[in-house]
Amino acid sequence: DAAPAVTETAQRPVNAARITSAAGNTSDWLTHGRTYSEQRNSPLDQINRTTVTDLGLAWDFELDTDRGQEATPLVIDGVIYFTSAWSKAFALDARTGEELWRFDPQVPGSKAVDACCDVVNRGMAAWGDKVYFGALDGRLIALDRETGRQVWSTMTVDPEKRYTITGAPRIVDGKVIIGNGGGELGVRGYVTAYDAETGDQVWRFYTVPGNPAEGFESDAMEMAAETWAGEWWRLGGGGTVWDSMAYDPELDLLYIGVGNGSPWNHHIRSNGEGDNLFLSSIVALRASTGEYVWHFQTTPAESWDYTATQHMILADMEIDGRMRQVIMQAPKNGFFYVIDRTTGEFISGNNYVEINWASGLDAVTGRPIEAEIVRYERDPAVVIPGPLGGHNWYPMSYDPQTNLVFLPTQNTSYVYSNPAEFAEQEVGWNLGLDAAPGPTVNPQDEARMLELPASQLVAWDPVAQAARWAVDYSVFGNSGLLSTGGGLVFQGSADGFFHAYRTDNGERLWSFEVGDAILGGPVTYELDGEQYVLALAGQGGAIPMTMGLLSGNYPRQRNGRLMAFKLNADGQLPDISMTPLQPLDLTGISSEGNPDVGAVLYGAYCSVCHGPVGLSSGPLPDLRHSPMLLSQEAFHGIVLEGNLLSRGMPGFAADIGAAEVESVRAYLLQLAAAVGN
Ligand code: PQQ
Repeated sequence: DAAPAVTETAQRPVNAARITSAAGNTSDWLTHGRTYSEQRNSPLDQINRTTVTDLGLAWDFELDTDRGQEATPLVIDGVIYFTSAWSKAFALDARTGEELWRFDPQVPGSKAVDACCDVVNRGMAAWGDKVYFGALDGRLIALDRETGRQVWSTMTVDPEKRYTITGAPRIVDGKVIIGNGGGELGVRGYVTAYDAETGDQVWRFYTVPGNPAEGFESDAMEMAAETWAGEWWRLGGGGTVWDSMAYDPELDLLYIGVGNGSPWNHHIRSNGEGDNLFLSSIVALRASTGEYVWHFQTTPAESWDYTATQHMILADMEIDGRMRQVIMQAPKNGFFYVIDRTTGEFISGNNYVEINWASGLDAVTGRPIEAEIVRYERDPAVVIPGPLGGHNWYPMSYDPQTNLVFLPTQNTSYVYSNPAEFAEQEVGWNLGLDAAPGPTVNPQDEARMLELPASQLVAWDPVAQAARWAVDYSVFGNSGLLSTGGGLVFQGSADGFFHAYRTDNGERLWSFEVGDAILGGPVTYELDGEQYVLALAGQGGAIPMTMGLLSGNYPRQRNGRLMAFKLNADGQLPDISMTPLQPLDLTGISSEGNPDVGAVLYGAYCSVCHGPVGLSSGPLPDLRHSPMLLSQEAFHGIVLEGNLLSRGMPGFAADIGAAEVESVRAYLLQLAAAVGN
C-alpha cells in the first residue's frame, strides 16, 4: 500500500461566518466552548460505544511546569493553540503534537500571590490571523497565529490593584472580550472589549457600582447602586468575571457570569443591606456596545463566595409545550437554572447537590428561599455548599441527542463566622470572615457531608430538573466534560485517570491511566479521516491549593502535558515513579520561634496557597516534608528574601520580620515532627 498522502491544511482566517457555522465543522475546535453556545458537544462518532475500547494515546507533549493546567485547546486548520500555567502560549501540529512555536509573556513570579487559585490559564480565542489570551498580570496579548510573534499587548487592569486574569477571552465580530479575577483581594469587576486588530478599547462594562461621588459609568450602575449600602466601593465590591461567557449571534447578546462579593461577608461589605447587583448574576449585554440588557441574580446579597461565573450553555428546547431559547447554569450555590435567554425570565431551577442554605427557589422569580442560620450574623454556621461550590469552573457539556447536561458536581461545606472586627490586609485574602470560628450551631450538617461522595459526574435533565444518572468519585476536582455523537461523555478524574462513559446510562466503557489530574474540558476534532480527543493534564487550581491533601493524594507525573488519543494507537506515558514521602530527620534541629504565633501567621499569609496546616498537595510541595525546614538560612532565604520567586513563592520581607518567619518555621517543624505519629 502507498503511504498516505501528507495533507497540508491551509491557514484560513477566522471570521464571523466561520464561527457561526462551527457546529457543522468537525475538523476544528474554533472557540472555547466549540461554538458560541458553548455546548462542548461534537457530532463526531468514529470513537463510539463499540470502538472506544481501541482508543489509545497517539502522542503527548510535556510542559515545562507542574502548576495547574486548565486550558481548553483550540484546533484551527490542523494546528492546536493552547495556554499553560503562567500564561504561556503554544502551537502544536494537531496530527503529530510537534511544537510549531511557543510564547512566554514572562509573568513575574511575584504575581502568584495575587492569584487566589493557582497561576492557571483557561485558554485562547482566535480571530483573523491572530490568537489572543490574557496573562496573569492583567495583559491581553495578541499573537500572530503562524509565527507566535506578539502583534499587540495591552494592560487591561490597574497594575497597582490586585487583579489577575485566568479566563479565556471570547471573540465577537472583531472584538476581543476579557474579564479578570481578584474577588478575594478587593477589586471591582468588569469586562472590556478590545479591537482585535489594534488592541484599542471599544467598551467596558463594570459589574458593580463604584463611588457614587465620582459619577456612574452607566444607567445600569446607577440602578445597581440602589442595591448597595454603606461605603462598599472602599473594599472593591467584587463581581469579577473570571471565567464564563457565551454569545447568541441572532440576539447579539453576550452573556457574562459574575462572581462573588469582595469581601465575601455581606455584613461587612454592604452593612448587611441590599441585593448587591450584579454580584452572583448572569448579565446579558449588547455585544456591539457593552450596554446592559437584562440580568438574573442567582444569589441575592451574596455572602458565601457563591459566584455565578460557572459555565453557561445556550440551547433551544421544548418546555411545557413551548420551544424556549434558554441559557443554563449550575453556579456554586447548588441550584441548576434554566433561564429564558431573550429576556432573563426564570423558567425553572432545582438543587443539583445537597444544600442547606436555601430550602428552594420561588416558583415565579427564582429567588432563593433562605434558611435561617446561614447568614452567620451571631453564631458560626456550617453552610452547604462551601466556597468551592457545588460546581466550580470545570465546564459542563450539553448533549442534544439525549437532552442531558453533564455536570461535574462536588459536595462541599464550610464554617462561616462573623469576625469581631475587620481590618483590610494588603497581602492574603480579605474575606471578612473569622479565621478561627468557634463551635457551630449546626454540627450535624458537617457530619452529613462525610456520608456523601466527594464528587459526582451527574447527567442532568434540564426539562425535568432532575438527575438521570450519576457516577460517584472519592476525590474532588474532576475535569470538565466533552460529549460526542458517538454516545460518549469524556471526563478526567482527579486521581489520575481519563474515562469515557455512555451518555445514556453512565456506564464506564474505557479508562486510561494518566498519573495526573485533567482539569479543563477535553476537545475533539477529525483530520485525514481520524478522530482525535485532546486532554490537558496537570493538577492544580483552587481545590488542591486550598484543601491541601484533603482533596486526595495519589501518584503524579512530574509536569503537566497535553495528550492526543485516537483509535488503535498504543503510546505510553512515562512511568509514574513517586516514592512515598518519608518523615524528615529532625535530629538536632530546633527553632527559637513560637509555634503558636507561627500558626496564626501561617493562617494569614501561607495557607491561601499551601493549604490548611501545611497539607499542600497538587502543585505545591508538602511543607511538612520540605528539607528547607532543616536550615534556618534556607528557610529565611525563601520566605523573607524570595529565593523561589521564579516558582511563584514571593518573599515577605515587606510584611513580616525575621522573628515572625522563624515562628512560622517553628510551627512547620512542629507539624513535621507530628508526621507519622
Ligand atoms: N479559580 C479556580 C480554579 O482555577 O480552580 C477556582 C476558583 C477560581 C474559585 O473557586 C473562585 O472563587 C475564584 N474566584 C475568583 C475571583 O473571585 O476573582 C477568581 C478565580 C480565578 O481567577 O481563577 C477563582
